[in-house]
Amino acid sequence: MELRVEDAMSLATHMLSASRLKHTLGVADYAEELARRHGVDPIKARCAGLAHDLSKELPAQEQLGLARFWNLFEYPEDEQYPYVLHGRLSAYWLEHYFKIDDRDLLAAIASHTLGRPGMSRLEMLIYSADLTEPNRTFPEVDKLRQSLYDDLDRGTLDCVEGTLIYLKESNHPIHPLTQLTYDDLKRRLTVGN
Ligand code: DGI
Ligand code: FE
Ligand code: FE
Repeated sequence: MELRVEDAMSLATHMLSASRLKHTLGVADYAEELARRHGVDPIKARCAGLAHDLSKELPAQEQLGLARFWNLFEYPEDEQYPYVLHGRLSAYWLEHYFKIDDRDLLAAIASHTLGRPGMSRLEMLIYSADLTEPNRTFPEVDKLRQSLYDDLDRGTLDCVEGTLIYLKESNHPIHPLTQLTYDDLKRRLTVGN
């Protein structure tokens, strides 16, 4: 089944707090705009934006329990930093309990926090819109928006680089997928796909 905008919107309004909903609507609007600019399906981008953080507000212990039950651990780090799991949990839940079968939409939701090597254009767009939606206000955000407007691949690489710099500066551990995503995008930009 396809995820319809009305259903994604209704899930987001019922499952999220006011502040998380505001961010989610920002991601949906911005993802749709970037999709139109770069020739990606704008309605799919809106739906992925609306659904990307659906599991984010479950308590960490519950997220860990579900990830174990659904077999979603891929790296030892997943268990150490449970806040990186909510994309995968949201995608699994939509697939198995809501019978959504759009692989690219599910992948964009699953990979929105860490990325993955070989991301599609929709996945890049959701990863980047999450970081740069209109409610985000960190100092370099306008530079990232300009880069994303000019070129989706380059802009996404800049977003992942910004995340790596932020994590290093704030002494947070780098998840292996974040580094692999960066290396993959850099290689794709240098040698082509
Ligand atoms: O869910 P959001 O708050 O909208 O944003 P998100 O899904 O991008 O990220 C949630 C958290 O994930 C945020 O606190 C930063 C963290 N994160 C992203 N990449 C990495 C990471 N944390 C670690 N430890 N390592 C990473 O590589
Ligand atoms: Fe998120
Ligand atoms: Fe988000």
